Amino acid sequence: MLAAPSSAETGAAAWLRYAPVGETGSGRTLPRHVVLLGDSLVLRTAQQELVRGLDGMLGGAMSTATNQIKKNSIVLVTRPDLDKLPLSLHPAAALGPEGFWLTDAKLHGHDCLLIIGGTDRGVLYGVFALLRKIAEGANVKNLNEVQAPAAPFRWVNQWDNLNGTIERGYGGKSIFFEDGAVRADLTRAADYARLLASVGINGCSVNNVNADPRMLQSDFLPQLARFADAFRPWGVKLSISVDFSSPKAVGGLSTFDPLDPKVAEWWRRKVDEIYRLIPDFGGFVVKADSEGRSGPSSYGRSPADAANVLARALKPHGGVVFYRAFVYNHHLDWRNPKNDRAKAAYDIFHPLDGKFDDNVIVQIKYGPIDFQVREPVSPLLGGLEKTNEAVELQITQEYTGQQRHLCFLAPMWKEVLDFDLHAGRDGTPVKDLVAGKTFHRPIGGFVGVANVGSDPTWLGSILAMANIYAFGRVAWDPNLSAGAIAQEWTRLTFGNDRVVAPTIAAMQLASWHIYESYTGPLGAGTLTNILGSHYGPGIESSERNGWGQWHRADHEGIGMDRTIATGTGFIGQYWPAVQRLYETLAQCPDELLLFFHHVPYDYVLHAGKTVIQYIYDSHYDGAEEAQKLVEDWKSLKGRVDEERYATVLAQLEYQAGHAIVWRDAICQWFLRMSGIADVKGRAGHYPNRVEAESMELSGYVSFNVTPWETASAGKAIECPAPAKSCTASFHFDRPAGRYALDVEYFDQNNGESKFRVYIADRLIDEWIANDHLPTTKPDGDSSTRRRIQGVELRPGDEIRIEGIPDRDERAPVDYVEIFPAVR
Ligand code: GCV
Repeated sequence: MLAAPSSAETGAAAWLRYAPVGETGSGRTLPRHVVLLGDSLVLRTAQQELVRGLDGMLGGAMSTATNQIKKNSIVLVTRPDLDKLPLSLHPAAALGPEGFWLTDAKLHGHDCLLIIGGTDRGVLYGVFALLRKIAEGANVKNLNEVQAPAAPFRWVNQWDNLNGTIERGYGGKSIFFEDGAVRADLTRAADYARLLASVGINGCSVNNVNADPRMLQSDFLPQLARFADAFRPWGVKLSISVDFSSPKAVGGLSTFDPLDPKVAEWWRRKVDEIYRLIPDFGGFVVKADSEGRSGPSSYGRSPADAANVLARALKPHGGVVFYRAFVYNHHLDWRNPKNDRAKAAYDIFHPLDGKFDDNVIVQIKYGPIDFQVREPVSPLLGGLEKTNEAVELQITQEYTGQQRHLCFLAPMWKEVLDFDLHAGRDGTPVKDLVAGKTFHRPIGGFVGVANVGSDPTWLGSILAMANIYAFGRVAWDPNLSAGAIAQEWTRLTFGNDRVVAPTIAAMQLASWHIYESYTGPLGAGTLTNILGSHYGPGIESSERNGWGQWHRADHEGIGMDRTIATGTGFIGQYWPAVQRLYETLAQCPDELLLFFHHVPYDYVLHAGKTVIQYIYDSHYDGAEEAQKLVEDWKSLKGRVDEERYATVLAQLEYQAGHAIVWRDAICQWFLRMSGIADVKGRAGHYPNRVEAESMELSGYVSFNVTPWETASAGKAIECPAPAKSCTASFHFDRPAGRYALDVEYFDQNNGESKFRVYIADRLIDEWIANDHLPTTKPDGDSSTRRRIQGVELRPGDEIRIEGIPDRDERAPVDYVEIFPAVR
């Protein structure tokens, strides 16, 4: 029997839907009376949330009380308040300030379920944990569960600009800023804080790390206080990114030298001013001396000098500085084979170990380059023994498909967090290093770059929300498995249907590897257009420039030699046990081979095939697996509400088409570069394809696409101004039957062309190219597939495409592909 799908949903509720579940699975009848012992803003939020959740999921009249227990109840209480009761209850493990304990006890003769928090925030997290169990249909009988977060800092960073745009944001406009000011309506900011709190996130920095100095202007600060008001009920601390040149840029000083007493005094006064308005302000995030941002190097000072001047201003108020280790020279000389951007963070920060104040946390991207689909763990994470650190993960999918491609990142994050850096001894995984356990640091934690926006789905994709969920969950408990997290998220988001939950969880779990296999396998980096969108393929954009994301592919081979013996020496930044893993070809795992070694295309991998054949195979396999995601999703029709079903299906269909664009771009490019054929004969051969430039053109003209590999055979057609409409046609020359027809066209963001497809003068499909892909050109970002299913064709039929251009989008078409059967 099919489970009744819930009514149409937009995705806005994310995993906090509180859809009816019934009490059958929970193993008990839960009290409908919620008692709060003690009082605080966060405790009241916790009580309201519990009522809201139980009401939605279990129904029944809910009642609440404060400080009195008259019947069986769910009791919310902090540990200090519990200790005032005539009870002798002791949790099995320490709660710490943010931990909680779910347990049953008799209070004043009544059977009660207690949610005990170390502080009020612990109570709130306990409430969400109980609600999560109920939503998942878990047994909540005889509870006795203690949980505490792995690390004290679990923050998200937003990269929102004051004008309302979001750097690397793919979910619409900012929910925080518009037109240079804080938005009048912060309802969504408050809703966001609720989502964050539900997975234990306790801080949010609201503005871009490429920070606008105006953030610190005295007339702007009262606006910031409104964010804190929206976050406070949820125990989420407000923090902001600051421009390091602010003392000069907005403070009127002639310098921002961190060792100048006037500068230190300016920061001190500015921080005091902030805390007068926002007493629970969290602190600052700093990006300095990076990608054109000002920094201490202007005065010959170090990142420690810079971080400490801020830290000393924040210290009396309990604030912290997250100083980002993403500092590198983006004008590196690419001709010098010893230059290596990957070395920058360690080279700069390792010598400063021990020089940072104790309220500074060095925030380190998980890999040494920049959020690529596969990177080794940053050696700096194991290279700071006397400094607090946090790992920076990227929730927003900048290099991993920008939420248009499904790419669930928990499996990658788990690999990073579980990786043993052998920092002085065995058993020093990243999760312990950042939690301060390895070197006994007082603070540290996890930072996720989230970049939610005004889109109803927050990230622009319903399925991508699993990444925010997963970030919160791994930051709370890095020992959770990616599979468990995927299951949890799916059940909360789509319900407990016996087919839906495992199907979606399996899709999520497969998706990172799928994305990797059609974009950048073997550790070469995401072979994307690194100079622009970071989205579609753009293989040569990495090379011959100072950005240092080189893969060094040429006619002979591919990969960066980062060995100690012959390369850049990057491997030498790791502890010896890790050096041994990467230094030799014999040991180096295939998945990171090209990150560490330059090899010829015919080098044979541990997997038993040559590098070039692996490149071909993985791209063909990956594109097929992307298509399989579509089929998997289709198997859920009728089990998921229609609205979310249709939205997700359209995204997955798009992804499957774009995976082919990736596949073909990379295979064509490497075929030409290596001169080595695909042993399976696929690369460069498309038997079902009719190139647009070879069709009969009326008005349309052929042109060369750049980069060439992003169009089939490097060419496409466009309808040049002033033409109002153009056509391209050809005759079908295969046996009569039912076919699927793919039209590959380019959907730029500077026009909305119309397309019509006719078979023997009969209109069979029409559409408008009105997506908002990140390009104004026909290229690998805009190349899009329109699939027309079930087309009856007879030999000799004319297939005609009519393109009607709009503004600068000249209805470009790449090819038509016809398949003998519906795929
Ligand atoms: C906010 C990458 C991104 C930039 C980002 C930077 C950073 O380079 O492309 O948009 O800037 O990382 O993390 O600071």
